[in-house]
Amino acid sequence: MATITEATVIVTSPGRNFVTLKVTTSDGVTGLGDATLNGRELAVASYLRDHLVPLLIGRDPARIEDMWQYLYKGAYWRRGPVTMTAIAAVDTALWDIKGKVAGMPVYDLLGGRARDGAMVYGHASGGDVPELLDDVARFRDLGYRAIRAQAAVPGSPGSYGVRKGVVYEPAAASLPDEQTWSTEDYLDFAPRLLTAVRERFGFDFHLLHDVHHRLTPTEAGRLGRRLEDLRLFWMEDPTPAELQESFRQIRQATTTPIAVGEVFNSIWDCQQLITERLIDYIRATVVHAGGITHLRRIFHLAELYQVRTGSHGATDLSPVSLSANVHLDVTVPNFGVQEYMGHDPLAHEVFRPTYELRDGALYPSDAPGLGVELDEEAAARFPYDPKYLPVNRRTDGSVHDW
Ligand code: EZ4
Ligand code: CO
Repeated sequence: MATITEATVIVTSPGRNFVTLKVTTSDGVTGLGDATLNGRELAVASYLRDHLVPLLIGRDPARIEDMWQYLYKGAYWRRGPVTMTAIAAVDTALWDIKGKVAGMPVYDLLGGRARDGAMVYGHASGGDVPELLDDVARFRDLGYRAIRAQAAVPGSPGSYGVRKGVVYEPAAASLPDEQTWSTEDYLDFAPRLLTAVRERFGFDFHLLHDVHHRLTPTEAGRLGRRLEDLRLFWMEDPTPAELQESFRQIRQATTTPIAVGEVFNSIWDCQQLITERLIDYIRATVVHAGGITHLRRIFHLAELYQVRTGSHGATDLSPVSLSANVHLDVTVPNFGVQEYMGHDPLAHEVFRPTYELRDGALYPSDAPGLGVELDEEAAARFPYDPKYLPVNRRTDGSVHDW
């Protein structure tokens, strides 16, 4: 039996911060797992270094499910983003190792591909509507079949989702950027923005929009109803999701499809949403929802209730994490879409993924394991760079959901 002989935590910032776990076995096989939690990176790095790595040494890397149960139940303190991201990193690294040992890509370990590639959606954005329309045109020319549209709400500087550099990057500055929010302005603007997209480009592609947790269920229901004729693929995160039953009200108000889950870290965050069919798409990911082992369980539960998948795939999910998600995406019957924001080219000086973007879909390679390598010398050239996600304030100065 091979055993785990070493596990190291690599913190690097090629354009943005990433935390990666590298597990090595007595046979010299290595596996990678993403452990990045945007704005709280070092908490996960410490959880791994100080609390999980000592538990891994000497254990059998082949027993993935047992390891998951051991780390989850063994912590006593269950769930939560820090714990579940750390468990995810171990789980992902063990799947990578199992694939390399078997000489198989991870999708084959998971039962094989149900489709060749995973359709992705790209992020069009603009400082105003004309700029956004130009960006949608660009994504269409690039072959994307699904496009998310966001633009700056007039009068609200720093609006969510507006790209300034090569990729959209909300984490910034040594202290959180404070942005302003007006629900009234947003509810006035969002239908105009999305109507302009359909008027210019028609209906031959999937159109998505992210509300980013900012409305009450009543407001979200009203927005969804106003958008129905635009036939959105989904309205994302219409309201904060701690209160799962709040989605029942949105559901009753509108037939606009609902997607949620990028901040979820376990099946218990979405159990009611799925089993009561209060959503259409579950957006949990490998990195924040306990790894391939746990996300697969969520996806299988969703399948029973005709809820499809639409995993988070922002810049803060590393190429390791994105690859793991795409391997799972291509195997599940209820796949919907995969978010793909891409990465700053600097990230690819450290991470060498083998997935390929073609015709608006990501195709995993047939390399054994996850097919991603990490160049540790390059990683060492990019030291940790503390950053925070923004904070949102209403026009009266009080804190709102960001
Ligand atoms: O704000 O990943 O759909 N994507 C998103 C992202 C999230 C960031 C937070 O780290 O909502 O832009
Ligand atoms: Co989102």
